[in-house]
Amino acid sequence: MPLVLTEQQDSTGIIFLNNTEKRNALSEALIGEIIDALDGFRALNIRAVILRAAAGVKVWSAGHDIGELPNSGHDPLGWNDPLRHLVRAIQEFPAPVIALIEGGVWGGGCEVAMACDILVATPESTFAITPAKLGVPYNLVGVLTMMNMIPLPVVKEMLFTAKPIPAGQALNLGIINYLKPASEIEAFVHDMAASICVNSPLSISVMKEELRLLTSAHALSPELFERIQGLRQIVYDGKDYQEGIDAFRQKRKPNFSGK
Ligand code: YXS
Repeated sequence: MPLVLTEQQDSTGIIFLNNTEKRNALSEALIGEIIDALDGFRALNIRAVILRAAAGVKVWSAGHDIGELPNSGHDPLGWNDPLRHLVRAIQEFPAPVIALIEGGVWGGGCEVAMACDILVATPESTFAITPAKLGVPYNLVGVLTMMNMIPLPVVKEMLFTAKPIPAGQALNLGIINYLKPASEIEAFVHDMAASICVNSPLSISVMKEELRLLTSAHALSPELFERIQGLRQIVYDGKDYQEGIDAFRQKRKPNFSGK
């Protein structure tokens, strides 16, 4: 069964996350199919992409496939982690990617949604950033993506509580562009994509890349980088990280020791 389905409507490409049974957990295989779909759309000179799940889902994506997180002692979100490849593929895609969101968005799924250029969600959608729930040390680029999208006190609330925030709050904070009822969201997003497709694809792709370069332009001294990497290593070398993963696999609540 394909983990991703694609459709093309004129110059708009649609990517459907299609692993509802596993709540569209971002496994290496599912991510590979999304990236292949984007590569295919690039070859077709697609001018707008819609990234969505099946209509009516309760979970848009449950985030990184926890079963694929490395055991303690290894960086769970290093440069070559599939989730990192996916975020970069969306951000570097030469046309706008619109996230059509229904249901819960969890963990790395939030970063994937926030890597999209425009976000439209149903009122029932929620957004939860969950590294603390699993004892995961989020990576720098991911934290910067959130800092660019979300006011700092809210980033801290989401990271420290790991609890979902409702789409209405996300709209008020500017994290999402529009709230649309499930009965209207598909037509609305397709109309938006069509309005993008009639504009200059070259102008849009250059402006998208300018914005990516400017929002990622943060001077970081080598000393500061190494300090942060050292802090992250304390976490992924620690017992809490392994406990978080084991607890999910054993379907029990984690018992974090803070070690
Ligand atoms: O037991 P089976 O085999 O049927 O599989 C179950 C779940 O194990 C599976 N599943 C996942 N598998 C791998 N990775 C996941 N993230 C994941 N989420 C779910 O899907 C099957 C159905 O799950 P179930 O029964 O729990 O569904 P539900 O409808 O009752 O609940 C939906 C959720 C999303 C509320 C629940 O599945 C859940 O809480 N999932 C984990 C959400 C989460 O913590 N995501 C963060 C992943 S780690 C990550 O993204 C970053 C590394 S970080 O942590 O830093 O943000």
